Amino acid sequence: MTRQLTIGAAQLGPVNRSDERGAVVERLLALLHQGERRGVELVVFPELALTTFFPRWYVDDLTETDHFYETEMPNAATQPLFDEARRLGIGFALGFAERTLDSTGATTHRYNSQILVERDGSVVATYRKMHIPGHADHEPDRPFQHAERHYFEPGPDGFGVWHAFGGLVGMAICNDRRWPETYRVMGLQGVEVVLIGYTTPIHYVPDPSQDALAGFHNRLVMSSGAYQNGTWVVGVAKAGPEEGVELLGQSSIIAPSGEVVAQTLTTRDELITATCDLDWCARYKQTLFDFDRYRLPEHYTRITAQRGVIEPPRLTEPPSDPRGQQ
Ligand code: CDV
Repeated sequence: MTRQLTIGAAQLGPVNRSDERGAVVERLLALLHQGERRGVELVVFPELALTTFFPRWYVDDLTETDHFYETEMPNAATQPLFDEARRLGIGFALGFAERTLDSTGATTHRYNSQILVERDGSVVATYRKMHIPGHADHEPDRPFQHAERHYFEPGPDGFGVWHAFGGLVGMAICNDRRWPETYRVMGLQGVEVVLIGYTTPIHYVPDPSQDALAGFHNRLVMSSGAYQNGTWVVGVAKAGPEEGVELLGQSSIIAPSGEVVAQTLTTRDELITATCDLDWCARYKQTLFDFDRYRLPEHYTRITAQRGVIEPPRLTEPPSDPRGQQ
């Protein structure tokens, strides 16, 4: 008997600024019910699923955006999702903006978070995004902001892996998926399924030459992470034209071989599913990527000892430029 887990990647189309939480939760419930009809045991929703991607606007006073954050989970708006998922025996992962409070009700932290809930309704973990992209200050020359570094601080907990859904489950959020360290830290904990919500504008303002490659890069990073760590990866987008910004879809479920086994065809609310054989991971973890046998951590110390690039010293003076010798 192999360990099979049927997973649904529940892509969302745009969520506009004026959309009430209740209306969004209705859409999540519709996707959950589709999942039930297809035998899904775990549904994965996108990053910041309950609201529009508000870091595209800059406000000086963060408190003006407090309404975009959840201060408890579940809460009145999301309780119907928690209740229905438990009634159906389906687990889920849900991205949301989180604002933590002290005993007086004052805000202590703002995180970009993703909660994982088991089939019996118990909370497995909350992951808080660590690789926060974009900028912290207002950049008025941009067509839209990506001010995540203004709205969120990096999560304090690292990349955990949890015993859940009959296997070993990890989480990451959007920009985390571009960094090999994300997957490897989870790979070193034996991860078998990585759940990733994302919101990726197709127009990359700092270098528009990357726009045409947005889908390629999305697949490249998630397939590499899957293959190099022998794990399933489930990447789920908020897609389509949200408040005038076109967001990448291409939500996908990727096998430990790096092959995409399911991918969305639209940029709307759409559920794709795959029955994932968790024992397939061992084929990679025990052969090419047998970490214990083949890794050389003594040669990887730079990865944790330094952040940016340090070029090696030059051993000889560079040859003089002949054009300079008049
Ligand atoms: N929400 C994100 O983290 N978005 C980023 C930016 C850089 C486009 C991403 O990596 O997709």
